[in-house]
Amino acid sequence: MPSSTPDWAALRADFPILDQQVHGHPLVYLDNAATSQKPRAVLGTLRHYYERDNANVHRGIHELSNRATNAFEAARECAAKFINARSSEEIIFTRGTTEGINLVANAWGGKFLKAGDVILLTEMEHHSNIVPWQLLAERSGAKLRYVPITGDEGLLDLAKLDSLLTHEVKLLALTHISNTLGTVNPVAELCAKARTLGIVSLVDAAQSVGHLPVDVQAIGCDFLAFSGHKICGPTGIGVLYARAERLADMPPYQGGGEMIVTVDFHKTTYKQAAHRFEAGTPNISGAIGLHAAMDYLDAAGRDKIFAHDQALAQYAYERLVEFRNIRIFGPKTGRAGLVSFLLKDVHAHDLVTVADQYGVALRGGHHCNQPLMKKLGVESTARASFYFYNTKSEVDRFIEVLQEIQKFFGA
Ligand code: 7TS
Repeated sequence: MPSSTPDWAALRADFPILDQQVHGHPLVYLDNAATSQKPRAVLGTLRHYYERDNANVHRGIHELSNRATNAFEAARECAAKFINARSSEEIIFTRGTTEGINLVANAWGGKFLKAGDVILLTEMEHHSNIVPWQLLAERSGAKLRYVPITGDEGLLDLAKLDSLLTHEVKLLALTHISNTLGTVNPVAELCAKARTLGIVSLVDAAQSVGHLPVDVQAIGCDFLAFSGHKICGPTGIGVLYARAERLADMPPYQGGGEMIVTVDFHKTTYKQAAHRFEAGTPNISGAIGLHAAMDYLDAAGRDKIFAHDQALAQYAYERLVEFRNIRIFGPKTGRAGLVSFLLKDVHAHDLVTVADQYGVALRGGHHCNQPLMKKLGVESTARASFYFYNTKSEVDRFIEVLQEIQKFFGA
């Protein structure tokens, strides 16, 4: 990992999309928690793949198919190193975080969870770490339970944890970083606790893996899911890490080509993991593009990226606190690179719509966190989310635009 501070301005220049005007103003893209932008390294890799190497994987014996297969499997190796998995056989390519969690709910949960078992989630989960478990609960008779949050500061109320971790709990599934609150959860500590109680653990790393170093062995989780598009990679590709012991007795998720050894009219034998979980032609270009994205991030250094994003979010927080009639969600210190807020008497959608007229891209809504919104007693929030290509002057511009908006609405 590089030790010197990256040249952030040079990295920003790698993102052609950022250099444009929106509604007559320079684009200030602060919606990185929804999706990140893509550097030339990723765009060029995709172009090269389709111009030179495109073929289907694992089936051709011709040169292009060999090249595509080698590049696809090299991406799997890279993903394993990116999160420090013990082996690339623990890496399953998916469409994204959502599919990864659905895969675990169906293949692992469908086999191992029974009526009366409890799935322990937290109140800050994204819908993609709630709905698959509700679907499973309906089928299996398992129940959901939630670790509460402390209120607007949005920390997990860990004082309640021990009383929630009863012997019925079979799975702990939680987010590493909250996409609304910016809370960084102590996942290693919680997964260690789960493990001592024989509870399987899943970490939703959608908001973390591209922003800070993530080590599945240090975290000690059984499963970890993330999306390529949030970490400078293409859409439609993601990774599910699954500990080898878990994979060994998980049945297939989907059936089709690629995942079989032999098929007879009435009986099929399946490949070993990870291929057993990748039915059909995979997102080959997506995996290859994701490889370029992971290399790009690690050349910059995710520890440096985290420090940069945190500094921007902390600066934004300190500027926001100065507003009158503002409610800010998430921790006062130590937050990840985003901040959610509400201005009194201004609907988040109106705020975001007017900000867009100034070229500032924010997100307003429930952020796929409806249960969390209910807990906070709001319908929606406005959110600014940062990445390493954002600058302090962009935060200043965002604050300036917000001041205009507050004036405009007389709030
Ligand atoms: N988990 C978390 C914590 C997320 O923030 C998101 C997406 C997902 C899961 C789902 O990822 P996907 O790639 O499978 O869709 N979060 C957001 C967001 O905050 N705004 O848009 C998408």
